[in-house]
Amino acid sequence: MDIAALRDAHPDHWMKATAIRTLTLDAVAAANSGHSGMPMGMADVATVLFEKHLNFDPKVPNWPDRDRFILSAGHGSMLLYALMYLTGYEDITLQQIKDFRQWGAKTAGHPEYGHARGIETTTGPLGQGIANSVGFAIAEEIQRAHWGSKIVNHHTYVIAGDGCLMEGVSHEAIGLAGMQKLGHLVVFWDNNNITIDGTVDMSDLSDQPARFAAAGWHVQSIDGHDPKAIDAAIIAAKADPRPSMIACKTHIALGHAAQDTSKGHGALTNAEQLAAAKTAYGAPMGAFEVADDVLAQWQAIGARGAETRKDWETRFAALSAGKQAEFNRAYAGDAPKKLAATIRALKKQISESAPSVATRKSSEMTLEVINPIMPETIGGSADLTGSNNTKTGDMGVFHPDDRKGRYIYYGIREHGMAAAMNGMALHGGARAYGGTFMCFTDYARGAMRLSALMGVPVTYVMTHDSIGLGEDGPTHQPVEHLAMLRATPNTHVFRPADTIETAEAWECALTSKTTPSVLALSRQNLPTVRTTHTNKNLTAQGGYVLADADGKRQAIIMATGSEVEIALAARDLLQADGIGTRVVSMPCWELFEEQDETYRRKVLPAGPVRVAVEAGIRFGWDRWLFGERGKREKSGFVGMHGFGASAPAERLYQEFGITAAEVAAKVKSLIK
Ligand SMILES: Cc1ncc(C[n+]2csc(CCOP(=O)(O)OP(=O)(O)O)c2C)c(N)n1
Ligand SMILES: [Mg+2]
Repeated sequence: MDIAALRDAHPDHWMKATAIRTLTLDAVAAANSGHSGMPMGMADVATVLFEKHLNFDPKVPNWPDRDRFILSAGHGSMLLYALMYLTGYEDITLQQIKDFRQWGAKTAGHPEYGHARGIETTTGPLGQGIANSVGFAIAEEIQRAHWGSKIVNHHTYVIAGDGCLMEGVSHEAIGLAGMQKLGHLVVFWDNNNITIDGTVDMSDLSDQPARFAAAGWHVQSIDGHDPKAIDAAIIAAKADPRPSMIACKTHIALGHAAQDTSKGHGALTNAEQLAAAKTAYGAPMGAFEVADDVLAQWQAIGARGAETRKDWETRFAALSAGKQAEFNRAYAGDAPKKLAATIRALKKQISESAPSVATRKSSEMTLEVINPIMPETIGGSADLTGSNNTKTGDMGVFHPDDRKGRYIYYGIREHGMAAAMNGMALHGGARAYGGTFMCFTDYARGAMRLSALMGVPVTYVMTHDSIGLGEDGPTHQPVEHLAMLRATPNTHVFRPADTIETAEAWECALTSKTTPSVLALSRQNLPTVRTTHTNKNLTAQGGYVLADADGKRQAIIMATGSEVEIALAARDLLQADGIGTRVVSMPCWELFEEQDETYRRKVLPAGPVRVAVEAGIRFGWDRWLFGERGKREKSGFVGMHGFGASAPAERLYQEFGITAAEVAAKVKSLIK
């Protein structure tokens, strides 16, 4: 690579891009870890994007109509941090760059949402960013249709590497974006033919431009080090009504001894090679130094967007007070005031009519009253709409011909759906929920973990939540999934027993600001177990006494979801034999854990034997089978010990011994 020729062809541009490269080299060298090559390869693309196209204002990083910049190739985090420092984001100071990857720094190894204002999403697990971006772009389309283009009109720009495009989730994202004609989405592919193990062709021969084109994208291929070509490609991308992919031919670790090799992917810390690269760039300065005139040019780029942002604020101020309040409410993630009364009214009606319905149907009944009062909801399903009961009458279907539609047919793309929902939530102004079968949380898991890590309150509507789904058999019957989800930090796992608890769980989910929710819902009908109306949301306490012991309390049966009915029947059997039995419904362990110990002890007092019943594996239940502070209570578990089987649900419950008689027998054996 003739670095001198590149430098001489566009000297101003070159020095700006060089600042990204040298800061990257210095920060990685200081940390003695990190990824130098990607920021060095993509510095030219990023410079042109930020200089000429990106609408952003570092002084107001969360301005709602800003363009979004998503670094899908999150290992190249120094690219983002360098850009943020150079353009003047207050959270990313030079000290932060010096503290790259250190304890307490905002400049973590990979970009972490919430660490610094201006980091739009957490990336690092390859493919997530490009899949998030589809959600960002969908949210923008819906809001543009709803609010008009004077209020919402921005682009989502993504940098994705070879790794992002090899990950399966990219296929889901590309297919969905192409079909939906997300014209405000622009993806730059860092086409450097290098990954960690070597060249890309050791593991992949995909014709990426053809792949994107086949999915309905506008595709261009350019020299990723030519600022004129980059600029022209972005202009063309913005003009095209389709989502755009710009294949940028680049050299990883440009100008360094490790250029074009997989060694260039990682931490380039050799001091002599580092100095040689700086000399080749024409910037032989000390560590973390950027020439004053170059810094000034970058700061001018950072200042460029203030005017645009102020113009937007003027347009926003022209909206009626009511509209402004509504916009701000949705962006703040606040539920409307009406929500509580709406849920209460539904609960009252249900406790009186006491229907026997599947909780997936209960969820639909709840959504029917929620969606009309929460225009920010965006629902959907991964091709199981009729089974997940996720679509309500008023929503309309999001489509290139109907941008106001709020229901998404995600297709058979669980992972892509979950990642897109993260993007919608991160975009702001949207509350996303989406459904699939509970068993396929496995497929969505990569993005579900990031919902939890980022603290974005998306709602996963996971129906067919146990062997209770019956004939579809063990491939479709989750047994370990509740345990896996409960093991995930910052995730509320709700397994409601009836329509009342389902409505309460939805209220919890829709008022959550920093925690995603999973609703584990039954396929099979369940009786209403809460027939006495309470205004109070009992599910919000996580666990509560559903039926207390008659006489001396000798046993406590804990249950969730479809097994609460079994617990109540077991209680009847035990009470008939004079054994005082309390039933505790535990729809959300995490919320129960959040209650104070006094409340937990009131619900689960020491002394009586404890039996838990759940049509899943035992893993995790010991937390509740043991007393507070780990004191062992006499206890037992009735549930699954392996995979399920294909048969009608009732037969399965019999065969696997998840019955009232088994629970009662277990209690009796413990009392003896
Ligand atoms: C899901 C996932 N798998 C593996 C990794 C580890 N990893 C980080 S970067 C990388 C190579 C990516 O290659 P590419 O996207 O081409 O990046 P480049 O080497 O060009 O910077 C791998 C395997 C990861 N971050 N995420
Ligand atoms: Mg690569």
